[in-house]
Amino acid sequence: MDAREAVLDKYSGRVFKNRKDHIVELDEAGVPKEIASNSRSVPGLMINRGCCYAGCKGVVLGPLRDTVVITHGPIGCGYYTWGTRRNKADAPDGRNFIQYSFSTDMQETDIVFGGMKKLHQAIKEAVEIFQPKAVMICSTCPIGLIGDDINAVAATAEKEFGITCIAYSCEGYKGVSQSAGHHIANNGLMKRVIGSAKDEIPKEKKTFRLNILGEYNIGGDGWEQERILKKIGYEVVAVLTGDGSYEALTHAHTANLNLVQCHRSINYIAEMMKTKYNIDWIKVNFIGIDETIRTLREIADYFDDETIKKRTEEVIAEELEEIAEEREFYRNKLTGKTAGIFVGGSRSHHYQHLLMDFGVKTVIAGYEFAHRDDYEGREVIPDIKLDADSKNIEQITVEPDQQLFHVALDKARFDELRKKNVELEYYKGMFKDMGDGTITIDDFNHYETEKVLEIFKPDIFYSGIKDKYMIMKKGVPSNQLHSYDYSGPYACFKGSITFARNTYLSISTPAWNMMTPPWRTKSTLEGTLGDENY
Ligand code: CFM
Ligand code: HCA
Repeated sequence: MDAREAVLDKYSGRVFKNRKDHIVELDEAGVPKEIASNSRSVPGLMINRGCCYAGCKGVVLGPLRDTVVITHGPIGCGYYTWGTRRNKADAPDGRNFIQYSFSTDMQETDIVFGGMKKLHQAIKEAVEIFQPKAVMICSTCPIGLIGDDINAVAATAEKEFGITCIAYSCEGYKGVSQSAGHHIANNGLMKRVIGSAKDEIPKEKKTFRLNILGEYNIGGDGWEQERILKKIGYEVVAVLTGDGSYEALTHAHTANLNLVQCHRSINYIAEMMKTKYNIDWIKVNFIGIDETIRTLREIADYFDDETIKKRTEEVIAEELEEIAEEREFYRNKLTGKTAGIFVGGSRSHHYQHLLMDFGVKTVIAGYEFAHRDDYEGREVIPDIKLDADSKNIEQITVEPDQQLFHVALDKARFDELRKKNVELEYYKGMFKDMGDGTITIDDFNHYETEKVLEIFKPDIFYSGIKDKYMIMKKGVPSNQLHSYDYSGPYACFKGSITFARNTYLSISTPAWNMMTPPWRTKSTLEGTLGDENY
């Protein structure tokens, strides 16, 4: 029985039929296989996925610091998305609302009689107290069920208070995971926010203006990327959306290039900005030392400017120099270890590179809610059949904006960059970087996690809060790759050392030598019973 068959072995016929297509064992390193994904989970299985609301409010909109994002629903949903993701923000102008949790706190009577008045009142209070740049409303499950018209409330509030007010129908049940929420949030930002300042596209040739898309500043990752990019000489126009601002997003159309860090959560905006403003996007990865170097060189290559290219090499050399000693230390300690990674929709790929920098091989990987293109590469997009759940999510189309259209990159240059494997308007997916015999599981569950731990016995397993302690109770070190536990940043050069240190500490803690309780190996009861000594 191979590893895949062993994971599926105990399932009933019906569950087996569903799960078998979500588990893939690669026969040949780097050769993708088709995997079932972005479909409904099997009821009863202990999965790690979140909901549509979590993807819209928690992931994409929540990190905007100058915007009040109101959760329209019972308090639990707002509470769940309050700070646990560790997306950091710091506003020089004091307009940083991310430490607050704004909610209409719907009660039973509101569910019976409707919550629109309460929502209007909440917007009024938020505007009066905080004077945000914009207000966004995110619906939770009961709101969709009782039919509150959040768009009407937003439109009224917008007129009454003279502030942008955008409603998102991202009820938790819409779609099969967070992924639906990303899409809904992307649509709303594209329709109402991005480019709305309508400022002219800078004419000078020598501007190196970037947006970073799909970077949420978890543990300060985005700040580390900005530090490096600015040191080289780039201007970061907007970050979507880590430590991001509504204000910056309105100018995002003036950037020359979009860097896409998390493909899954933001590829819709990257594509729409290409159509509407002709801004190219490239898939980047600031997680991992070699990957950061590759990314920086590719951005420089895109702009093809000698000063930027020279500065890129100088910054790479400086940063490498600073981490050289620790890099060597942790590489010696970690080489030969193996890892498993199960996270949402991007990091399971990105972190394989960072682990490789320190000689750690990833033998098991998986995503909670990625789509086939995140596994197999964007070339499979035309083959993906949309099911009823996906069709339920609004697909918007945008038209080229003649006034704000950027000058196109020369076609020959585009082809040249693609030939050099620069992922321009492309993402290759995770499989192409995975070894033979590795297992990939889509929408993994706790049972399958236990099985792969038994089969592969990895030295460390990276996942989230829902399974961290279950994994540790099986005797396997487990670090969180969503929140980074209490640590970070993990991005770029210095971040890689912080990650390596945490990995080393987790693997080498003496606690793992005490996994076998003493009573298993020797008697702990001593005393006399009658005349006998025991
Ligand atoms: Fe993108 Fe993310 Fe992720 Fe994601 Fe997430 Fe996250 Fe994640 Mo948690 S946007 S897909 S919906 S990289 S919150 S910052 S860690 S599951 S792998
Ligand atoms: C979410 C957010 C989450 C959850 C993390 C976890 C995050 O999906 O709603 O399960 O540990 O990164 O905070 O992905």
